[in-house]
Amino acid sequence: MAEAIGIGAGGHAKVVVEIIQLVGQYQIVGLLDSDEKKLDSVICGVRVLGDDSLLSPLFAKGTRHAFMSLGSGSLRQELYEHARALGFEMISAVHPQSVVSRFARLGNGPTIMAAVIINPGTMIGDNVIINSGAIVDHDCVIGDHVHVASGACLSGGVIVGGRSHIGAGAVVRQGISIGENSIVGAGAVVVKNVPDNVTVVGVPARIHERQTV
Ligand code: JB2
Repeated sequence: MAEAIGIGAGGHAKVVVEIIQLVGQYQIVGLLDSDEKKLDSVICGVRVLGDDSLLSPLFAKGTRHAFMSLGSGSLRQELYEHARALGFEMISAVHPQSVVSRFARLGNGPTIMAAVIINPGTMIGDNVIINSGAIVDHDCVIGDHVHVASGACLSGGVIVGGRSHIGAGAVVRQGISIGENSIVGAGAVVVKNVPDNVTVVGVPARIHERQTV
């Protein structure tokens, strides 16, 4: 079985590791974490080997697959790009109890958690997390590095720009566009388009602040 190394050993890692174990296609050789207190700790049966400086030696020794087991924002993008630049193939983690239409397209290295539904015509970018119980209906376009948090619901034809975050339990009405690098707060109901680089919250969702970029 091909070997894979995970990047990040926090809360998100537990969920991703279990998915990869359930699918059984890769042997996880370890996890990497920058917190030296985590060295040699074990997450779902997988040991923390050290920090990201081990990526190059692991690759040199023949581990050619990696996965993002770190959830949070811009660091997730940075480390994903770093691993790819080193030559790693980023593997997908698609929970066996998710429903992904055969007419949907998944990008590189997606994490699709339990009880997710992704309907036909939807396109998911690279390094995307669709978290537990989220629904992404037909014909949505989800940009690279987006996180759709647990229980969020994107109706048909919703567009989400790269690096945006859809908070837990948020609802987005059909046909809405959400810009890049924006945040939809947990539980928000989005009924109007959302520009780039803003945070929207509430019911109906309104701009709460603008991100400095
Ligand atoms: O540069 C780094 C680095 N910086 C922080 N490289 C590596 N390999 N690891 C790094 N970390 C580690 O990421 C921290 O030391 C910590 O162990 C881990 C982040 O763990 P945390 O539990 O804070 O977050 P997470 O990214 O695992 O999960 C977040 O995202 C998920 C999607 C949380 O918000 C979860 O609640 C959420 N479900």
